[in-house]
Amino acid sequence: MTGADMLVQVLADEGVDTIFGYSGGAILPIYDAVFRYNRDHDSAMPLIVPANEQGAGFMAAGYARASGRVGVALVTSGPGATNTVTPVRDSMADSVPIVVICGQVPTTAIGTDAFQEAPVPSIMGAVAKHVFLITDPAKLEATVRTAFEIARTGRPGPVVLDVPKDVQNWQGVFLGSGRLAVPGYRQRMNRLAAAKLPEAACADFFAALQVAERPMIYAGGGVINGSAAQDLRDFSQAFQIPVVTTLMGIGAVDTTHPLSMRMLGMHGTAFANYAVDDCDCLLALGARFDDRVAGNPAKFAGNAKFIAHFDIDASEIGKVKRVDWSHVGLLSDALRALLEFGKRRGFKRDWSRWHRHCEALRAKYAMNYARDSQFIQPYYVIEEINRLTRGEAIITTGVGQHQMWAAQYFDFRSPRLWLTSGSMGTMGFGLPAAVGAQFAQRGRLVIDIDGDASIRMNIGELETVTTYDLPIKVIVLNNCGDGMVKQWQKLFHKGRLSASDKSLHTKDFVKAAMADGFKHAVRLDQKADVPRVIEEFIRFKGPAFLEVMIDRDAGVYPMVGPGQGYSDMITGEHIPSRTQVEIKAPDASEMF
Ligand SMILES: Cc1ncc(C[n+]2csc(CCOP(=O)(O)OP(=O)(O)O)c2C)c(N)n1
Ligand SMILES: [Mg+2]
Repeated sequence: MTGADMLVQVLADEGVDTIFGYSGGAILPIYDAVFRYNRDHDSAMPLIVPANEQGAGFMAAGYARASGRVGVALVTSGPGATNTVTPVRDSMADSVPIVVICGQVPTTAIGTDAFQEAPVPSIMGAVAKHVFLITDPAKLEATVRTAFEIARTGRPGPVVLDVPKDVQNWQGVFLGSGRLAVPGYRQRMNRLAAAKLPEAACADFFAALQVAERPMIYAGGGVINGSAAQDLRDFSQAFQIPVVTTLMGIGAVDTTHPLSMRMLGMHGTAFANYAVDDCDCLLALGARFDDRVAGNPAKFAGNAKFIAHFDIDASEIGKVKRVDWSHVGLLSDALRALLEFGKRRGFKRDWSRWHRHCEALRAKYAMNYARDSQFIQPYYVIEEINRLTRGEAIITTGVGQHQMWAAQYFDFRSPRLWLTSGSMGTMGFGLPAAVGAQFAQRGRLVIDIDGDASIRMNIGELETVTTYDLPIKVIVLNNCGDGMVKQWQKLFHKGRLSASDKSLHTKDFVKAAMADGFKHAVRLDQKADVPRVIEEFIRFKGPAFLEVMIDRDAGVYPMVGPGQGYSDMITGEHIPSRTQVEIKAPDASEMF
């Protein structure tokens, strides 16, 4: 077999059922091998072509986020490869398993500034979980298998394969099995899989819980990535411990469940943030005290006398905040061990006072906005969509205010429905991620909640939606500019809207969608039409596009400014606040 055929056979053996990619000279042998594989295998591995390789990377990531399986992108050397740097870094930062396969110039040409050569190992080495430059064709097969293993095991992440063209054209014998040795990595993985929670650690954990009056679970993306959402639900319900989630942890628990206090952090709900301020025992699960949650680590959960931290990655323990108890291992094993221990010991604690407190916080500091405004408020639009989709749709987003409104106002009954660029905050994520998600979950309703600026970044992918006739619903909350940037400029730069206003731009999004083949492309600009237009949009059978002209001045509240504690949270005009807060410009050192 040729190297290219071997690579494609390993993809098939790994269960790959969709590839996202764009062709070019240095990847031609693999594209040809995919073509022949599909010709001979009933199109088992369709190749989905984006407008730009960044789109392919985010499609692979959207596929992975929606399914938990490894997403695959296949691109050419040089510009093809460098166009995927952003999704690779994005996937690293959010722990998403993808494999990006790049063509490379022939081994003899590497380092000569050959046509379409880029130093992929050094560029990607800085942003990926791992990079392989395959120079020995005899190791190609084992390397591809190992790439999948590294992407999906431990803390998941992106792995890049740089495959020179002569390695693709090489001929050899396909072995059908075998991986690279990677002894250090595999030892670590084996240790993680074997890491049982000792009885003594369980005893210490429950001793701390026993004396707690106000325990709170703080659940992050690791709960979802580690497929531990059900175990978290069982654990929280067995002991009746309320849960807040990070942006990445949304859906780990059913957001409509009485124990869910929804999202915490910079734009978390006021009731979540106050509850975290009030808790005396914090259980951090697959969360990493990121600056959007613990902007001021010393003040974060400042009343907690006991903090426990569970993570798959030992380097996260104590990185930001000192904790009293920690466990590095598989979260679902640990939660099941604790549940079993607690039940065996008959652990019972009456936290009804704390539950009533949380209930009262939820009622008093509920999300709210100017419901009687004459303008279309973005929150209203999301509430209306949510009424129809009931927490069952896959929601993808761009980055900005619309992303935070979606996080705050949508319900999510299950994990892997909320797909957003959390750590990197990459504008342009929403549309390609929706495409990838729709390929992973063919029967699900997929909605991209996008911003007028974010969607511009990968607007070429509108055409990809119609080319593959994906019934994706694309909605642009148009506030004529970079709303989130404006919000910070209003708060911290005396309202000087440097380069963030697009109200004089003449782009017609509806015409753009129509030009790309959308049969349903509508602009909504009258408040009275919101329920009807949204229902028509959501119920439309094929690809649908909706631009909503929202209140340009709508803000994201609550907001905890960078570097600040939750007691400094600004709640805006429509949510009460527990404290009189003065808006302070953060120090230059905190200004990000
Ligand atoms: C690729 C990229 N460039 C710049 C930014 C900085 N940024 C964050 S939000 C934002 C504005 C986003 O505007 P839009 O998509 O319209 O969303 P809105 O805040 O208006 O809802 C910008 C420029 C970013 N997050 N990503
Ligand atoms: Mg905008």
